[in-house]
Amino acid sequence: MPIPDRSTPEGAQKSLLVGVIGHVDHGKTALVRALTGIDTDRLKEEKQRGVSIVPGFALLRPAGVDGEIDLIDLPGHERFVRAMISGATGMRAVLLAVDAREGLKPQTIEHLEIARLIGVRHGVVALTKCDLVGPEAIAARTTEVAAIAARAGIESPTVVPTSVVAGTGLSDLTQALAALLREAPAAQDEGFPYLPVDRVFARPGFGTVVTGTLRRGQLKVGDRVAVMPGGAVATVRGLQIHGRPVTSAELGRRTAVALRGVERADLHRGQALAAPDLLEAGRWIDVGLSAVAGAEPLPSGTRARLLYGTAEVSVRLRLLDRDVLEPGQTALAQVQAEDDIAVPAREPFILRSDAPPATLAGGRVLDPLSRRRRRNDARTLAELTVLAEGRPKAILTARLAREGAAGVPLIDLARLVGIAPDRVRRGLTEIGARAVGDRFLGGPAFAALRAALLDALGRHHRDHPIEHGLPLDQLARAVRQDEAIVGAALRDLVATREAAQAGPLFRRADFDPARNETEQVRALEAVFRKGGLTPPDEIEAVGRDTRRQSALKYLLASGALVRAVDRVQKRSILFHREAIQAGRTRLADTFGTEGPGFLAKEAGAALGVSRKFSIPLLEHLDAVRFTRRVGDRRVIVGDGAG
Ligand SMILES: Nc1nc2c(ncn2[C@@H]2O[C@H](COP(=O)(O)OP(=O)(O)OP(=O)(O)O)[C@@H](O)[C@H]2O)c(=O)[nH]1
Ligand SMILES: [Mg+2]
Repeated sequence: MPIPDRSTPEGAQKSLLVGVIGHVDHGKTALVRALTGIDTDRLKEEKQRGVSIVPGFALLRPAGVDGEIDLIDLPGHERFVRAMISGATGMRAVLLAVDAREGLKPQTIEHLEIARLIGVRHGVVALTKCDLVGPEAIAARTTEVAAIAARAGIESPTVVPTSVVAGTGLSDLTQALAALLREAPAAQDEGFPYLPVDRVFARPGFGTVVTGTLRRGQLKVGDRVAVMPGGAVATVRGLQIHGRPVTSAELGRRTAVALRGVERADLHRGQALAAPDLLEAGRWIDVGLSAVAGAEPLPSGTRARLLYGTAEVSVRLRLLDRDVLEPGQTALAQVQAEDDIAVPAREPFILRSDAPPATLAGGRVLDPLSRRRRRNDARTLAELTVLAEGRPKAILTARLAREGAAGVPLIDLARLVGIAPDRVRRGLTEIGARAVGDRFLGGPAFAALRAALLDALGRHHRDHPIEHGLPLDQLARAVRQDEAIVGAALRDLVATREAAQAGPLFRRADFDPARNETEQVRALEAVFRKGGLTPPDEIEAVGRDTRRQSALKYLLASGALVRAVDRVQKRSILFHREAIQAGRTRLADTFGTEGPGFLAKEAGAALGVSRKFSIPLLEHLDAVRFTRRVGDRRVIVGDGAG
């Protein structure tokens, strides 16, 4: 599916975000320090207790590779799994630390499981503290950890024995990480920035600064961004990557963003920066969900915490195709949030329970702006299956089919597939969707609407053979669609010469009203032609005779007769088109276009008719801009030939 472009732009460095995971005290922070020289335990409390509490960030530039690795040192203590997840949702590979003496422990398994649920497939394993064990233990642990990492979906994991005390294995580990960087597939760029905020602070001279991992797209100085949920709009005033000022930040980078136009108080951890309009807050999301292997069965209705980006919110799970999700299994589901969620499509998330604290499940967001759906409903499940397969064109086609002739606004389609609108527009053209204003209709829906309009016109022509067709509003009512969409379909029918338009009326191109002129029509027209500037009254000429009434309708629609109105007397006169033309010529000949103009009664005298006829005629001539009123006189401003 070619909608998203490759990420790494020409000249930009390759980068990879690697989460450093593993059980508490297994040496993650010591390893990051030995690899990069950076101490990621910066908090006083972390130093005092010797335990990492929040994610820490360090930059690794392996020699011989043109690129950089962002290491996220994650806390391993079971009390800080939530903090670990908030740092982990953006990682694309893992560095798993396992203490060579202790081997596999609960958070070794849980962290690997979280990585699996987030969709991480690449990683390396460091056996740590190898100075404290012998070679047999190292060999046994190596087999054990390679097997568990592979079972969690890490493709051919390299295991490197290390010791930061002895300084062994560190360059091998750097090389293994460099290989990950080299081989990492370029991440897909959806064309709009998305940065979950993990810290907010004020920096003198920079104003308000937020930090986070740029999870999608690109940010440039000067960009407008929305802060969601909340909706404040701000401008990017400056950017830094690991302390280096830059003019643009690429996907996957740890980024500090200085913002203008937003108050410190309006920003908090858990919000995200995104292109304006691309995120919308909602309460229902559709998800593809996998239960943690080895956890308890998960019943529909379970209350849990949803963790995505750097946010956390209370939700209720609604399984759509079963009542209970067994460990390790995958299902289509919804979560209903107690607070607003603003998350892009395909974003990974984790579900956790608070009591007892445990990771329950995780997966990907399908429709981020859904509504309550029916359970065990074949259509719903088919729709979500298409979303879960993740091919944008198939998703767009299915959603357009669901909405039929009502169409879908472009921005809603962009939100559904999580791709910027300009790219989605291209994809829509490729699948044959039709643009109608800001909406798109699926090709089949548009074709069906065209056919329905031709049908409606056909029926009308059959029942009213001497009428000239139907106006837009009546056609819209006939096919029960909004006028903007029907108007577009009608323009299309006119462009392809299947329909024709005369004034406000549309007809089928193969229908010629003139062919259906009846004796009745010709007789009535003759009466008015003969009547000239003093035609008979409508009542007298047409009366209640329905055949004559429809003949009159026809003559008015074709323009042969004109209804001229005397607004003061609230009376109208029907003139034949030729009589009006004769009147114009007479007035032009008598009064010319120069000079002071004429009074109504002078016009009446020139035309030889009474006020009953001259007033409505003059008002009609005003309306068609042949004459213009100047006080109680009129001047000729139009063309006598008109
Ligand atoms: N002997 C020896 N001790 C080590 C080695 N690496 C780490 N340690 C010790 O192990 C303890 C824990 O190390 P950390 O790096 O803080 O462990 P951690 O995995 O970051 O722990 P959390 O972040 O709290 O999960 C510290 O006392 C380190 O000095 C090593 O290679 N050899
Ligand atoms: Mg640590």
